Amino acid sequence: MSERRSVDAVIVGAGFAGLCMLYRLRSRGFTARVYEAGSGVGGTWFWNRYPGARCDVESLEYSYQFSDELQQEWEWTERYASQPEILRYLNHVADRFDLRRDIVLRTRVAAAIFDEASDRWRVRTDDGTEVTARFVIMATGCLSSTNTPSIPGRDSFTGPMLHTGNWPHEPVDFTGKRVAVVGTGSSGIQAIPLIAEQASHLTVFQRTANFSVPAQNRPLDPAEQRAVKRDYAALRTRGGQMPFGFDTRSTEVTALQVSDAERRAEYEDRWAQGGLPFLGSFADIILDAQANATAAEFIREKIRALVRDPATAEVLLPRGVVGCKRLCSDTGYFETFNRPNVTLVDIAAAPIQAITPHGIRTAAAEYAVDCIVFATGFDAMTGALTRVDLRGVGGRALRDKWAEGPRSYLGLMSAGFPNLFIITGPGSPSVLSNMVPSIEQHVNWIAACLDWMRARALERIEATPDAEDAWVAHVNEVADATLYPSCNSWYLGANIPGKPRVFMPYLGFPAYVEKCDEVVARDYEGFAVA
Ligand code: NA7
Repeated sequence: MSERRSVDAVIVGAGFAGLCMLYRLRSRGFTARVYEAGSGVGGTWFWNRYPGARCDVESLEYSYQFSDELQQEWEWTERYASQPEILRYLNHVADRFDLRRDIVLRTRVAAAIFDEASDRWRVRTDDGTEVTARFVIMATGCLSSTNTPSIPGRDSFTGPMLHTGNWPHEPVDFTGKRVAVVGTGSSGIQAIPLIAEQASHLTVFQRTANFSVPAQNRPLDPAEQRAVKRDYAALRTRGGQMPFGFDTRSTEVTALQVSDAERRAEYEDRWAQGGLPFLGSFADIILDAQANATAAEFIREKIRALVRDPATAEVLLPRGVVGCKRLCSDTGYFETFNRPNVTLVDIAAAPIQAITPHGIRTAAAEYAVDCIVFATGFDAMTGALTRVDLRGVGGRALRDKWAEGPRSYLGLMSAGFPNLFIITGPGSPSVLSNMVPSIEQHVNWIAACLDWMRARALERIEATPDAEDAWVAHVNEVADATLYPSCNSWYLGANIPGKPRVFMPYLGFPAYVEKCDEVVARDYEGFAVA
């Protein structure tokens, strides 16, 4: 690790985005340093170590494509990779491409201040180190700032309190313990079946019942993997043409144009195949309330069939729009409520009032537990950006600029913050897409931009306020034509009390990529350079 006090780029975060960005910049002859708060690389996959943590996009697609050797060499063992396997993969990438020498672990970037006289960023870490950089690239991830609800009495609890998004590194043994899980989003739904197998008793506190489809995870057949590898580009291209950037087998057929029997057959087929491609069943599922209701009712029927106790099934039935909150993909989630050692508590009906020294008290009862697991999600998309003191032109803080909601051009830059790039920032497909290809698309775009600037001896690039305003309006317009704004999802910031309600991701990976390419073809239209 060089002690250089000045680099071309500081990259914040060593997850999928930071590792790939470092590789790209280095291969183009830029100097870069990565700061990573964790004690290892991996980002999301470093922190989310809870039992059952697994990706909901298939391994063969949730992986890098920047190196054909890498994608040929690496053997995935399951259809959906588990957290330990993805973390092994990312560690392998760090070693294979000799990335570690430019990564500083256990170091959080506290602040980055843009110096207008020199067009350089002054970056300060939490250990007081200062480094200057021409560019700062935020590779901080969309789901990295955890949300633990501030329930009265929380600090009085005498047992361990864990968060799925910041799980201990030592194995956690729930054997013989009475465990509470608060939250039934993707993380809770993955963890609950495994915790139930260990705990003496598991009490699940559910505020909103969620839609979930079976993952139908299985070991990957080596022949299937070989077939993909023979023509990997075909799979990547197919994924890139789909709305979410992975192969959801999306069709042009709409749900209401087919007969009831045909529709049902399609849902049955997707259910049997498993996973998020359920949403690809029909073109209008997330656009038309009536179409969506057919999918919602299908899932409710399945839940009624899976859960033996009708009263419990009733509480587990999700209302509202399928896919509006991220669809979950599970392994034995609903069946877990058939176990004698699992209790479901409906905290929509009787809210949690307090955490007591020995349990959780709702408006209806008190539940004695030894351990509380919060599966309560993240301050998504903006939390990891606004917790760094980022100050652009005129000393303006990003967190002040974004007080009413994030504003960016293409999700890549925010006006008034020259030379500051965000990988998969709000306003880009990010969490509404397969993250890894979205990350690589941003990494490639940023690296090409830096090259372009170098070739023209340009020092500074920033989004123009007009381009930003137009983009923010467009992101909203696209979202408003869908059912996404109709529920209280983290896509809208609605899971964080007080967070402004703004739809953050951009829907439509192919259209987005086309727009980014067009901007470049028009000499970085919408950006001002100097
Ligand atoms: P999510 O999807 O945000 O789920 C959080 C869950 O926690 C959800 O059921 C929430 O209920 C619940 N929650 C949040 N705050 C509270 C409070 N104060 N009281 C009770 N329950 C609460 O986070 P995940 O970690 O599961 O998943 C995040 C993403 O990671 C996921 O979509 C994948 O992309 C990977 P609510 O629905 O808000 O009523």
